Order: sequence, then structure tokens, then C-alpha cells
Amino acid sequence: MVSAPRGRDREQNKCYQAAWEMEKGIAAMAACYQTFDPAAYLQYNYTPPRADLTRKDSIVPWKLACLHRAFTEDDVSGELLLDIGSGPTLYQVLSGCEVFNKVLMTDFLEVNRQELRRWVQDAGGCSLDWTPYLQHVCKLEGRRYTWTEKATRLRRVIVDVLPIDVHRPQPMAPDALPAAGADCLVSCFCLESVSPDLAAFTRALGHIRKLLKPDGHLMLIGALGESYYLGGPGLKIPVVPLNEAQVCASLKESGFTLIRLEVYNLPRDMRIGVDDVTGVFFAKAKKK
Ligand code: U87
Repeated sequence: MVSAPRGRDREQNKCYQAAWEMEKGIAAMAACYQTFDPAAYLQYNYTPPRADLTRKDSIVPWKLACLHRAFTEDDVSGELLLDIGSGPTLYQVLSGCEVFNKVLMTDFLEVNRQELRRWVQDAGGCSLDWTPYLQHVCKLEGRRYTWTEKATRLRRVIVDVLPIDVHRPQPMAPDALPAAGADCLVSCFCLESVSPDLAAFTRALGHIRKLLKPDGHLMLIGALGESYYLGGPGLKIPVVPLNEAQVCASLKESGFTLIRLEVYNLPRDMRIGVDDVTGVFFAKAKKK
């Protein structure tokens, strides 16, 4: 006759249960991403109206302005910039590539890593023409370079496109980074889009913090109030709905000092049915 677990066993069982739930949640998210469609995703989020570079109140120009300001402030310097969960996009390193001589792109999916490699190797067959983005950031930088010079620079400083899993205590292969870690991290719309709940989001922040050198900066862009987004036709991917207070609390809890938080509220015509996001945050933080 199996006796009921006594006190300590009950506690232990509760932990096992919680760990099991967490694993299940993370495995379920990974399963969602197996049919992620980079080309469709780029159409949804990186073409007008969300990427109307002539409109100040469009999402992408707002993100590019935040990144330009953050990377041109004099407290940001070093050798290696690491982009966490790059997806099939390049916009997030167009300013940083002028400050750092080495840029490492990363993603969970081979399909996204291939999309990036096609651009870096100038092999053609890219799903999106990044020229307007290159031209827009050159304008923000006062046209010091032509967009072709920036493209050449970016192709030279992107040293690799590597696998990453932010849910692992060691998100990247042990030899992927120098022992001291990267000098600066950038991560856009990744953590909340790959975590089953707020606790996993905060844990993932702690995991990527280990990839950053002490006093290094984190440029974090993410969605507010979002519960799902389309990763391809009919592919609804769940998202952790965040508010500003939760973002600040998670940064603090995971060992970052917040320097600045900026928020963009989506105008009606940016709500185009590819997700239910209501706002976007930009956080500049420093590893304590
Ligand atoms: C981007 N950085 O577009 N570990 O900015 C690490 C993982 C894991 C894992 C999956 C979500 C897009 C959000 C890129 C891509 C970011 N991806 C990878 C989307 C949602 C709001 C919104 C979005 C985009 C996965 C643009 C705009 C808005 C993806 C990436 C998440 N709705 N990385 N365990 N699992 N990934 O392959 O590439 O994370 Cl404007 Cl408003």
C-alpha cells in the first residue's frame, strides 16, 4: 500500500512538479517555433506601415532612433557586441556596428541563422531588402558614410551567426565568447516572445547577464501588453504580456541597473492583426 508522502516529500514533490511544469512550458514554446516562417515574419513586421521610414510615429523608425541615441552616448564602448535572439533581422545592429569592431548574431532557429548568413555573405536570396534601413541610419548619423559603406562595414564586423537558447543557464556554447564575456548586449523582442511566463522571462534575463562583462550595457527592446504574435500564416506564438513595472522589476531582480526606459504606444494603424501588442519599450541598463 503506497503511503501518502510525508511533509518533506510533499515539498520535494511540489518542486519536482514546478520544475516539470517549467520544462513543459519551455518545451511547448520551442515546439511553437519549429514552423516559424522568416519571410512571412519579415513581411508582417518590417514592411510598411510598421516599417514606414518616412513616418516618425512608425514602430521601426522609433526603434532605430532609440538604438542610435543609446549607441552614440559616450558611456558605450568596447570590442564585442552580442545580439540575443536576432531572428532574421539586422536593424538592431546598424548603429552598434559603428561602435564595436566585432558583432555576434544569434538565434534559436537555423532558418533564421541562414537568412542572416545569406545577407552577410551577400549571397542573394534574402527575404527583405535592408537598403532603406541602412540609408535611414546613415541619415541619423549625419551621412558620415554612404549606405553601401555601412553595408560593407557591417558585413566585415559580423564575425558569426551562432545558436542560442536563453532558457539554458549557459545559453551559448562554452567557447562561443571570450572568457570575460561580451562588452555590450542588444536584444529585441526575444525574451518575452520565447518565455512561457514572467518567471521564465526573468530567469532568461539572468542567463544572458552571464554573457556580459561586469559594467557592460544591455540595450533591451520588447513588447508590452502582448499575448501572441504570428510567426507565419496561422502560427500563433504565445507571448508573456508585460507592463513597464514588470520590466523594471525583472531587470532589477536579475542584476541590472536601469539607466533609461522609453515607451512607445502603438497608434491604431500600427495594429495590423499580426499580434495584439499595445506598446514597445526600450530599456538601457547596466550589469551591476
Ligand atoms: C526582431 N530580434 O525582430 N532562445 O527584433 C533564444 C529564441 C528562443 C530561445 C525562439 C520575436 C519577434 C517579436 C528579432 C526577432 C525576435 N523574435 C528566437 C514580434 C512579436 C511584436 C513585434 C515583433 C517583431 C526566435 C517586431 C515588432 C513587433 C525569434 C526570436 C524572437 N510581436 N531565442 N529559446 N526561442 N527564439 O527564433 O527569432 O527569438 Cl515591431 Cl511590435
